[in-house]
Amino acid sequence: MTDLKKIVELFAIEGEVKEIKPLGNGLINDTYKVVTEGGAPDYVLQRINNAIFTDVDLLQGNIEAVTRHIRKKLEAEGAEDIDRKVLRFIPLRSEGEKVEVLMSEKPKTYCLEDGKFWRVSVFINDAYTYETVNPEYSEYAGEAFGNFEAMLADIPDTLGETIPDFHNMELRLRQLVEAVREDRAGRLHADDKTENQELHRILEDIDKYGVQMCKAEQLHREGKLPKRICHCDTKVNNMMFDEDGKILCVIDLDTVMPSYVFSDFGDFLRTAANPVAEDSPELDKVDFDMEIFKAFTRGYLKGTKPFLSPIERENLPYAACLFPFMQAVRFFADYIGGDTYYKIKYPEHNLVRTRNQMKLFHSALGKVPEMTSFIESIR
Ligand code: GN1
Ligand code: MG
Repeated sequence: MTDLKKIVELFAIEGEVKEIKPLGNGLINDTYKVVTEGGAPDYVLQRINNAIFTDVDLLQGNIEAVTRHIRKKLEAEGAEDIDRKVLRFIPLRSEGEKVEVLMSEKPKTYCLEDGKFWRVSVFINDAYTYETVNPEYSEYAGEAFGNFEAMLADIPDTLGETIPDFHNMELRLRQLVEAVREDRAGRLHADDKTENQELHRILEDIDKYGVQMCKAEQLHREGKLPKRICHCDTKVNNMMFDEDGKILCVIDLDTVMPSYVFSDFGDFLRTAANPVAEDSPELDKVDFDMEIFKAFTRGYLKGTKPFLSPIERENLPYAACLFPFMQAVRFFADYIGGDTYYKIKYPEHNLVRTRNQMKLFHSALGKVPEMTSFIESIR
């Protein structure tokens, strides 16, 4: 067992640690709340999953650059309560076991202990995350994610891709093909014929839409679609609201990197416009919610007004379809590959997630004309 208290104390936190308990439900990192004695702030301790984020130095460098830039902007506009509007990472105490400091003399905000990477940030009090949102909150969220991208449009630092080609649909399809070729878990050739048939049906369905869903890569190659700094994990639960339902800040910054704006637009709707969770087996309830779409889009177009190009704007309905599709491909590749990436709670979990996301994809696809005319209607 890792001594979590010992790790927290490597960081320059205030106060004495009283209790450390699990927090949230991310699928990748392990997260804990660090409760301190008396008036000191509480903290969030996270173990960075370096099997997935292999370059932790680059990752934490990105996060520091992003939070520094946003903090500066908030200060310049005279915002109040800045520590609740942007995350603050705690540097290591000088006596902590330091990771090699590569280029800068700035204190590092992560450490390597017993082969694991850790970081600590200030816990934001009286802030809430939600697994579902109503149209009103979606509009705030759209504006907030749009603002987030707008604020980062002039960041002076060059950010790296923390997971190279993270949202590259062509790569995700190649990974699925590879998983199918290897069939490591033997699932495609299992004795259960009904399951085999279903898996092959899913593969055919994915195959049918593959080329169409790689439009972003195509546009990029043609020089028509830029990469911008995006959040790349805009799930509903990666946004903090205050007690009045106003957005405080965007969290979970590991995937902030250059990508197409479709990432942030599409991934939010993938979670928010689905009335049930991404792993719900109740497929009849999976349906792309146009009210959420409209509200979020209204907010997003407001937030991104300073920079969004006509090509980006007109392809937002494509983005709304792309993300459930890409997520289905990723869950399915993990299922076929033997569940090595996403945390699962039972053996079929990734298959249940795949079915759910394919259903959502088809629902969104059927609503593209309605999405397009909505976007045209707000000028
Ligand atoms: C992962 O860790 P979490 O739950 O915020 C994943 C996202 C997926 C999501 C699906 C680095 O995010 O890309 O959309 O699960 N993050 C990474 O729930 O792969
Ligand atoms: Mg998360």
